[in-house]
Amino acid sequence: MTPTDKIWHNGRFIAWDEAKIHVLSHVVSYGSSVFEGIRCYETQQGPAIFRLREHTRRLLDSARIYRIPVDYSIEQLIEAQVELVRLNGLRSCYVRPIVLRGYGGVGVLPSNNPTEVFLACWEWGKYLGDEALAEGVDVCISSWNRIAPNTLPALAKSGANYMNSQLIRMEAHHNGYAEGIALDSEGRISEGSGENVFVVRDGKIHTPPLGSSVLPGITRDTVITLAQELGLPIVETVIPREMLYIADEVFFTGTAAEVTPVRSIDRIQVGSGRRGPVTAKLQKAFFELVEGIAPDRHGWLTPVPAAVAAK
Ligand code: PPE
Repeated sequence: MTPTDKIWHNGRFIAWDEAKIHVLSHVVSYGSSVFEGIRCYETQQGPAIFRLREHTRRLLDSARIYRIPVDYSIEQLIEAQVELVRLNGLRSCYVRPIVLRGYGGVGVLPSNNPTEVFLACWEWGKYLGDEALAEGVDVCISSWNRIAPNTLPALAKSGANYMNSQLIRMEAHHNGYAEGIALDSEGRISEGSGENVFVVRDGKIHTPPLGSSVLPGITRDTVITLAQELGLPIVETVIPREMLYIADEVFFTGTAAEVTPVRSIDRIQVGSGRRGPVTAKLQKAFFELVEGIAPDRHGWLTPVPAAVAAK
């Protein structure tokens, strides 16, 4: 990762190297953080942040679920993120807002632990490898389940949830797979360690509902909307594991992963073993949208004013 000039901290911009916390901050022992991941794309009209409002809203939702007080409004955080990208002079980047419980009292019950808000950004390339978008990735079903309902809330994007994601991702990696798909506590398909999952069979697209312990992905919502606009049948429904083995197409969605085809699951080839026609259609529509080639019908692109010094 290449450092950028500035990181926003509690209302002001500080140098990259100054963005530090005390080791006894509540978050370090107890995982008490919520965060986001947002992409800024280089479009023909200049850099634009994709679905900034929805991501910022989910950040505040996550904080609310965990009773973490945040002193900044959605408008203030949106403005600060635009300014962050502008100041750092990046054409395209990944924005990472983090809200955490800081240094103060000790013990699980947060007491005198001030909320710290950081906004950082950096250049981030393709998540599952350069060839992944065209060729697809090889994945496995994880031996780890996704977090069960009423344990760690799946609708919150909390740092703690990513301990579960780490187990899924590391196991997949050590066994030679690009990613793992976790089942929920009922044994139904949930999601990847950092992506939502879509399954296509006989032209119909399926994705697990929010009750299957999934993160309410912004890219998931984008793809559902695009499918509806393209007239492709799409349903949110509980999906059994074996549906993956007989699918015509499977793909992942996520801010980092974008729309990535899956070409095999547990070494069983998916469909023809390469990107299928439905995935290709949605991928094309997705990239045309985020890159500002298609009209921004939903107001999903927030333009970043001209950079101070383009890098
Ligand atoms: N599920 C999980 C568990 C998840 O982490 C992500 C995003 C998604 C679904 C897709 O959500 P959305 O980005 O809103 O479409 N994972 C982030 C990467 C995590 C990482 O740091 O690595 C992301 O894609 O930014």
